[in-house]
Amino acid sequence: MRHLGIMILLFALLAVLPVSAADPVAHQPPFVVPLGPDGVQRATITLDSYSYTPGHLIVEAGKPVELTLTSVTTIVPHNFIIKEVSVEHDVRAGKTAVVKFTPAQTGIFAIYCDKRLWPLPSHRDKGMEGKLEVK
Ligand SMILES: [Cu+2]
Repeated sequence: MRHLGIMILLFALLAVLPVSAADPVAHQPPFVVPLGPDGVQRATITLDSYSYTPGHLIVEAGKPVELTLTSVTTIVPHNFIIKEVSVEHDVRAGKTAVVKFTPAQTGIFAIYCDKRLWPLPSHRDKGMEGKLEVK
């Protein structure tokens, strides 16, 4: 009987742990953000629960980037954070926001949503993350 109790406890623990085994970003093809005739790199990103599409952006360093963030949710608010380029923007349900930045450094930086409904895992933990690749 003691073993049964431990088994139940283990299953309960597994059920509440955030699922981190699958990396949703790894399965997304990289998206090369097109450079406009005005020298601005523009793309539109769809925010849903819990994803960014496209989730892997490739941009050139030293040129301005303008991202239009479109939420397709009806209730859940999200945000869009890239710490390395000082971007942190809320996108309310069903709304659109525009973020602008010029990446100075090359590298691969995380894009994520840190919203959470306590005590649930954060949206990032639920897979709402992507990456910005600056070349
Ligand atoms: Cu979110």
